[in-house]
Amino acid sequence: MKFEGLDFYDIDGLLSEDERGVRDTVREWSNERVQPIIEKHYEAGTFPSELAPEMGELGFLGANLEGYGCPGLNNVMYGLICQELEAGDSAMRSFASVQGSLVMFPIHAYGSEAQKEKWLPRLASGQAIGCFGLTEPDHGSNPGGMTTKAVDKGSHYLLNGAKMWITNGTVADVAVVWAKLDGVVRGFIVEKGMEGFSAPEMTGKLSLRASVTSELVFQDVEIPKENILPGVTGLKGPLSCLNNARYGIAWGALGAAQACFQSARDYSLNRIQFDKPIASFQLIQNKLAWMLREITKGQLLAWRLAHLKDAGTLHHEQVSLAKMNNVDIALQIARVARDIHGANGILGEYPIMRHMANLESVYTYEGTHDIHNLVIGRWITGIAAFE
Ligand code: TGC
Ligand code: FAD
Repeated sequence: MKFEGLDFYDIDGLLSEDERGVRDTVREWSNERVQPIIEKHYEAGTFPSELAPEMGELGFLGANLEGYGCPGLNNVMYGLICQELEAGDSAMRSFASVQGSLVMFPIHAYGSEAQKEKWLPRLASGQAIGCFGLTEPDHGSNPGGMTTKAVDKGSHYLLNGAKMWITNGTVADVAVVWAKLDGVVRGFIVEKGMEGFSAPEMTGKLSLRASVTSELVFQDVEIPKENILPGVTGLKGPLSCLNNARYGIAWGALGAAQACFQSARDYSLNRIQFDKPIASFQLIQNKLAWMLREITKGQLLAWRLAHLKDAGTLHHEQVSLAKMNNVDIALQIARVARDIHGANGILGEYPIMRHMANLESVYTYEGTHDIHNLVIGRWITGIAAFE
């Protein structure tokens, strides 16, 4: 399916010419390079790794970061990149989110000059791949409880523990890993090939099948002293990275939602039942109108969020609201689109089931739907209801 997008409220009119240009570039690239192959990769459970350098060359990686070979785009552009990538498949947006917001951002914001020079140009170009290790088998929503631990041995740190559900882990050249040093969360740059470090791929996923997901295992890994991120201590380090990635997801989910809407609209106009296109039935039109309404509201949320982020006034609860809302409506839209496609909706020939299954992961990662509810609940009441 060639993705066209939906623009009921003339969101285009809110975009600058440059922003529209970035959106059009990603859309064209995704329609040409991702759409024709993604279903095959989804079925095989493989990531189209040949596309990583292309994404780098076109400026999709670390798009909103400046210097060190990064594109230095504004946050509307970064959001639009996420939207267009996820219209292809959540795996493509996931790849860009992890690389840009979860690996390049912490090195850019908290790394030493040497760390930035060593890693950012390679990551921006897609020549190197990164992953972000926060979640552990027993600590998902509550990363503060992590047990992965670093001990200062004088000449180096000794890292022990395990991470789970790590996007890109097996294929990564570098991992930004969060571990406790003297009880305080710190970020460490762990490099592929370090003795005692392995990243086995997790198999059996029925969602995000075109994305690589892995465990990270650390057994007495000697981390050079210069590989600690010097610029941040405590849980706010990883959580600040998540803000950036959650922001991208708020836009990305709209891409998946629009792709499902487009497929449902086209299908309903062509599918004849009772001698008429099913699009002529009021119940089908009600469903299409509801999809359009929710997408339009989500687009306005995302656009406003971008401007708050560019102005530097954004607070993380606003990101939680947009991530939670836009993923929620995208998942519901995918389910309604599947209904409109009838039995055909379960086939890989249409993008619906793939988006729907992917969005189940997106609903859970980067803070589950309910964790974001609780974040907003805490903002409203001043009372944390996590425990
Ligand atoms: P809490 O006491 O709230 O906060 C600890 C410190 O962090 C600060 N903070 C934040 N800073 C920046 N951004 C945020 N979003 C922040 N949220 C909190 C906070 O001000 C405090 O700072 P300070 O200076 O006082 O120390 O911490 P808590 O332990 O009570 O946890 C709160 C909670 C539950 C909201 C947090 O742990 C959370 O967000 N949990 C969800 C975990 C999560 O989202 N994991 C995602 C893993 S990565 C991933 O899923 C990648 S998928 C990628 C892909 O493929 O696309
Ligand atoms: P749990 O925390 O066990 O939650 C289970 C259920 O309990 C959820 O419904 C949750 O909302 C609910 N719950 C938990 N706590 C509370 C509470 N206090 N109050 C009410 N309800 C609560 N992590 C990384 O670090 N890096 C990655 O690259 C990464 N990529 C991922 C890729 C995929 C495909 C997936 C599926 C996950 C990925 N994750 C990654 C992990 C992801 O961030 C976690 O799955 C997520 O944070 C939730 O943790 P959990 O799965 O352990 O669920």
